[in-house]
Amino acid sequence: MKKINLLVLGKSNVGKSSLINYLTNSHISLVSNKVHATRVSTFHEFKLNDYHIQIIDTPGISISDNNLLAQAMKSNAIKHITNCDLIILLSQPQKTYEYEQRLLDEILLSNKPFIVCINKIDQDPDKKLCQTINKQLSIRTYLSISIKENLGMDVLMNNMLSKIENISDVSGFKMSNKNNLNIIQELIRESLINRTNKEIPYESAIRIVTYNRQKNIDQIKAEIIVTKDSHKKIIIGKNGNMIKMIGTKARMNIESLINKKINLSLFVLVKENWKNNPELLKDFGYID
Ligand SMILES: Nc1nc2c(ncn2[C@@H]2O[C@H](COP(=O)(O)OP(=O)(O)OP(=O)(O)O)[C@@H](O)[C@H]2O)c(=O)[nH]1
Ligand SMILES: [Mg+2]
Repeated sequence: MKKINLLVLGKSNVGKSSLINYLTNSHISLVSNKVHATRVSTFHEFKLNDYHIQIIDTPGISISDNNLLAQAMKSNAIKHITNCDLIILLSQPQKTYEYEQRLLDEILLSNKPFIVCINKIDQDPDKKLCQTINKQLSIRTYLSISIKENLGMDVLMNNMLSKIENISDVSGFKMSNKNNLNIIQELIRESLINRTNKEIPYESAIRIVTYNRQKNIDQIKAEIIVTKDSHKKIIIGKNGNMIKMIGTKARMNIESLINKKINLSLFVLVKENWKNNPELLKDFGYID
């Protein structure tokens, strides 16, 4: 069976992880209404006709942030262009597409087949914002979809299939052996950022400290790292209620991913300026 690497690129919050969950028909990628949800690239698999597709979810790239974390997230996404066989450049109805053009330039340089896809068309019923795409982007065609409303998804699938059928030389790139740990780390982050507000989602990181596989129930110990004592207090909550809620939701999502019971122990640590600390970024898996 032909194995194809499909890369999903795009700005934060356009729906890349939602697309991965749609295509794999599961909840394995972190989805949130907050920007910069996904932090590390994760690999997922699904079948499309006779093809085995390995799909790569990437962190949405920040335009304004300039710390080491933002740079790491950008290179984490861009580096996969050379490893993949097909690229979906995902966007949404918006006034300008300068950022997408910059990504498109990188894609065109690689000579890889690609599909430009505008998601969330349910938010642009009069197509006012989509009208400018052809003028602003150096492309002839693009697809319009809404993952949420299930619009245009068949056309996207057919388009993917016809591009895949024309791929003669597949990259053969294999997923990292840390992939499952990265997915687990992201699922804990999802539970955290969907229950916290303001700066906590952007100021926090997750580190899996230990993962002990046992016969009936795996033991996972993870740290939530924040920059301030006040954030630590919010995350722990009154009588530890908040951290219990975060842990319970994360545990349920991890158990359904690995199909096995787990014990999840969460600890909160304060580390100022972790976003600019290369050792810590490496420890969290954000840089190689
Ligand atoms: N209205 C609308 N919202 C959508 C659609 N698809 C996804 N969303 C929402 O958009 C938000 C962002 O989705 P994600 O899948 O987390 O976006 P992402 O591109 O992975 O974001 P990052 O991980 O930050 O790069 C979530 O609240 C989704 O529910 C859609 O078709 N229409
Ligand atoms: Mg994401």
